[in-house]
Amino acid sequence: MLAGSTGGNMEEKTNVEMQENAFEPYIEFLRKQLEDQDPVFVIGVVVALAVVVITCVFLKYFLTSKTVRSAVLLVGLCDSGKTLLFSRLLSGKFKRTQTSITDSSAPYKVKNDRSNTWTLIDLPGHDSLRHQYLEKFKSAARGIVFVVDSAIFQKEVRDVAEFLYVLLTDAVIARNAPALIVACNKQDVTMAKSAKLIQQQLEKELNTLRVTRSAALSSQDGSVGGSVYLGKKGRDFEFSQLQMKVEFLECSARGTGGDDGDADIGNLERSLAKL
Ligand SMILES: Nc1nc2c(ncn2[C@@H]2O[C@H](COP(=O)(O)OP(=O)(O)OP(=O)(O)O)[C@@H](O)[C@H]2O)c(=O)[nH]1
Ligand SMILES: [Mg+2]
Repeated sequence: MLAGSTGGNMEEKTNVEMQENAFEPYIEFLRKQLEDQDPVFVIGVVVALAVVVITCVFLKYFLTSKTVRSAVLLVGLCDSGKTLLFSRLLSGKFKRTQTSITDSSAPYKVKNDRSNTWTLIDLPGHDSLRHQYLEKFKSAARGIVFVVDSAIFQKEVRDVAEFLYVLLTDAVIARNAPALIVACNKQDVTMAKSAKLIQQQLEKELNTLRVTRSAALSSQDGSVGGSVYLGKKGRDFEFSQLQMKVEFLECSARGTGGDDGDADIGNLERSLAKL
């Protein structure tokens, strides 16, 4: 037994020695090359390697800081359908809802090949609560679903635009530039306005709001007190001027089949899959 194990050790030793011998010519060659090289060349190589390493570290930092933001916020005025959408996206089920007085969140697995999981957060829309909840979650937002009640949009256009103005001129949101999905909900209602019309009216309304509100923004770089200038100066406001990706889509959390039927939220699910 003992003799056998000693024999094995010797064999291993010889193998290691052979490996060392095998590498020796290469190491010797490298050493010679380095000795023969101009020191300036060697320093150049070292600097180039350092630059590559630093770039990798920076890239990793920036990529990770984006992936840290994993929340998808459901925001909008009272009664626009956020809580029903929240339920439909998570379980597909219809639910009777009441005005939300606090936030609720749950992991949402998107329907794509990568099966990313975002945290879906339903925020209260009541005007006395909406701003404090937006404040709480805005820095975590990877995407914002701004839900609009298309059935009574004409009546609410001013309030919708005012909330959107606060959101779009927020310095944190403008810097992080989460994707903005304006979900024109309640399309099952006959008189519901189309996404195109809602976009045009909001652009018009936001343009007006910008004139009345921007008097408060006096600093030269366009930012003061955590707000940024909306869109491009000297041009009528359009959503395409924003840094963030903006998409208007039509959906119905209720669906046409009534309370027992399915929702019509395919568009929204596809957009969430691209976040
Ligand atoms: N017809 C129709 N009704 C809807 C639709 N989505 C939501 N509703 C109804 O609208 C009402 C309000 O829906 P909620 O989901 O509670 O609205 P919310 O945006 O969460 O409201 P707050 O919590 O007050 O901010 C409920 O009666 C829903 O059933 C829709 O697509 N079509
Ligand atoms: Mg709600």
